[in-house]
Amino acid sequence: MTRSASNPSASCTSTMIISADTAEPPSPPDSITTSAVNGSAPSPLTGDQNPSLSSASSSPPPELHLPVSWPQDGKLSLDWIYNLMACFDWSSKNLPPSEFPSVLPVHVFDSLILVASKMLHKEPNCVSVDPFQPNSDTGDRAASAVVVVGDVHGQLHDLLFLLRDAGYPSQNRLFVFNGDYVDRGAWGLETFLLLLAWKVFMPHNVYLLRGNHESKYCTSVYGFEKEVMAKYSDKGKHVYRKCLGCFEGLPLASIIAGRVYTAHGGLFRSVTVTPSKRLKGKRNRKNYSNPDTKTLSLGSLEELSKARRSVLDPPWEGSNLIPGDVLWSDPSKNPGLAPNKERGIGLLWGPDCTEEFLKKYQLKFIIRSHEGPDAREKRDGFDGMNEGYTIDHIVESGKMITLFSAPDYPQFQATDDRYNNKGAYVVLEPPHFDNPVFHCFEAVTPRPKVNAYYDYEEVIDSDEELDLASMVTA
Ligand SMILES: [Mn+2]
Repeated sequence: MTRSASNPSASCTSTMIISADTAEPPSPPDSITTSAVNGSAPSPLTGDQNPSLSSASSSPPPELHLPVSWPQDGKLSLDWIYNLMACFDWSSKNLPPSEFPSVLPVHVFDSLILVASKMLHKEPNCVSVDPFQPNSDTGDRAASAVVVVGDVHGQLHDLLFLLRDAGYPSQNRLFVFNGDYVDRGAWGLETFLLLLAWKVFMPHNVYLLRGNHESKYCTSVYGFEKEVMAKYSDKGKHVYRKCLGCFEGLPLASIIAGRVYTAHGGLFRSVTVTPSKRLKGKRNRKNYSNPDTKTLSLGSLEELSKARRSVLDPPWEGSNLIPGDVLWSDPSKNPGLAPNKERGIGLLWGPDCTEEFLKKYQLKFIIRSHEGPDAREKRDGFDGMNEGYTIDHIVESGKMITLFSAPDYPQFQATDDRYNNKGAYVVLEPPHFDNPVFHCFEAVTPRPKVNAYYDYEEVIDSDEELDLASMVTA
């Protein structure tokens, strides 16, 4: 398989890149037509792809099974997933959003989200990703590679490219997605459902962690709620509610091969209440949710495992502070822990905290996401997100990395002056999983022309200055 000119992975410059031959993806299976999933290939209707135009002339290519139906035995197959990917790709280019139920009828959505939600709710807060598990079919004990993916934000075509470029999930290739599947981009629903389908098909090979956007607050501000309403109209409320229920079940973090901690935001505070604090009584409870710097200390994996994650939004207090931190925190160049004032939620943690955490748990890396080019533009002392990743802390025990997988982000912007950032994903190779290989990629062009589902001229670019007052606290 030759790389297309639009695939710049090989030009990604990084001292941690290994030779190009290991980056070569396997050819897609014959059963999938490359043009149907290749976002850069011409779609059946080239030229004017404005889905607001009549779709009467756009009949799907004969190899697509439309509408998607749920398998009679309830078991998803690889062919089923390939068809789902091809159908979503085709409909995103050829149908107006309101015709989405003709692609994925609501009862098929119901079946998928039910199975996936049950599966996800059962997973612990911090999942253990074990690439040494013997292959259940062959008994083969060869370890698998693990691909880590950062923010996707509804950029379906870039995700489809990433999956083809990295190679689809398989017994030899595990995936950990670091959250923020929805919002801002116009295909959050397709993106999330596609990842759920992979999860259901390969539960021990695909892990979906929660991002801060998998919440009621963010999805009501940054587009996902409106997107779902536009796609499912009178069934929209039902579909949105089911999605929120599924978000609640997403695990918060992972530890890969005992070497790499991943979470959307990052590290988190200890919520152990010291006796002196308890004595202060109710009058000081405010300090709990808005603590001064002196009372903050780094949380343990044991505390993370005990946190109650099935809360959609703040109030982040008591043990709920941990999910808030894991999903919203950012690294700092200054030592220690501090409240994250820019975001209004979560923490800032310094290189000393990275070292403490890595050393305590004998880890080599923290891989977190959460900061795109817009957020990085405002952060003094940090590299920009032009390449899709940055190495933010280099400490004695290892490194802390930010990984962002949405190229040419955000999809909708008020000015023509775009960031033109690449997206990146990381491959961790056996046997040691401690030499991450970065693969950078550019956005698939052209993106189908669609309208945004949020007021991108009014809503601030990055998730700063969180409007806590407007959050649903029930
Ligand atoms: Mn985020």
